[in-house]
Amino acid sequence: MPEESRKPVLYSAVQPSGTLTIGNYIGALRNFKLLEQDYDCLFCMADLHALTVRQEPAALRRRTAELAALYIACGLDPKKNIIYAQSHVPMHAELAWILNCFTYMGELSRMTQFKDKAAKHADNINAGLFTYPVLMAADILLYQTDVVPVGADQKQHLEICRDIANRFNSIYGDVFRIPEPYISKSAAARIMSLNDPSSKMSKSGEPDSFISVMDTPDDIRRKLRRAVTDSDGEIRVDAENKPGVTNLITICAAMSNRTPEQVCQDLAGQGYGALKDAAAEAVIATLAPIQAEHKRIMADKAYIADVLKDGAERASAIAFKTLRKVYKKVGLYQG
Ligand code: ATP
Ligand code: LTN
Repeated sequence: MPEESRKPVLYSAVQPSGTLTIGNYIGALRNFKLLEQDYDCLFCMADLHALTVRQEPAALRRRTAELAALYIACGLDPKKNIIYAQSHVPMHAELAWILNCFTYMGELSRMTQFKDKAAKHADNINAGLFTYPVLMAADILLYQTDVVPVGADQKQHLEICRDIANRFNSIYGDVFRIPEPYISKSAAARIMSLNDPSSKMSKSGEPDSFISVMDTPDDIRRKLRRAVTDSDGEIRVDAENKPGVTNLITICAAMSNRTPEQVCQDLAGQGYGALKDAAAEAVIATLAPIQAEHKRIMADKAYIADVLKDGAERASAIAFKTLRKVYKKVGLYQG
């Protein structure tokens, strides 16, 4: 394809480290569909990244297929987009090694996610957890990516990716395109844990701290009813003093395509019970069609395998070009 007619490249990935939560959906997946038209998109299952914490092998395999099905259930067309598993494209690990040699221990030790995960998994602070951002940089840079839609929590990783790419380019010339973060308004809204609204909702958190995109309506109602609020009784946005209530308003707004202010207006004068019910109904209604589609796709294992094989082939063709250029630039003998 001639360079001028190239659409900008969008790259994103999610770890198949658990069943996705509504935080992942609001912060990542639902925005992808809106971007499909304007970009050449790659959506990756970051299974190598998932290995930075212990995984049960059978569960990791199953979740990788489930995540692919979920991407498709959220409306992403695997013909238009490249949907693939990170481990199927060996150039990710290869480029990560090279980039490791252009990344400083000091910058990696400043990463908030590393500090958080090291505290959470004190018995397994492995080197992969430490160099996680380098593999992520390799993911992005292999495809000459223009934009990376990520939740606010991943901004720091994107900054280090840009730093590594700039460092490399300043030595070897223009090898990597410098990616920009794409943080949409709704992704900027971090969805917080239901039982501890001071920490983010995470698929590897306590079972009642998150709503999974696969939860039944009963589960959703139960979890939201138990969500931590406060004793002041007023439905209003105040992230600092009312993090639990603010989080419920955010969820309700995001899942019913309203602004937080509209939700507050619509519920004016009512109690937290009404807010929780409204949030539950909005979540249930949004997830129902996705769950039905996901079930249908999951029943066709051969289709999922085909999508991933095709995705890996198309991704490899692009990744190979970048990696060859890098190998040549750094002086690896190419014959
Ligand atoms: P883990 O619990 O395994 O660390 P996670 O739930 O934090 O995982 P990731 O796989 O790290 O999720 O992230 C996938 C995408 O979802 C990223 O774009 C991330 O920014 C976004 N995301 C994750 N959690 C939230 C959240 N609570 N609110 C908004 N966006 C989120
Ligand atoms: N660390 C990311 C997942 C991820 C990613 C990427 C996101 C791995 N590689 C490349 C964007 C681009 C996360 O969301 N936790």
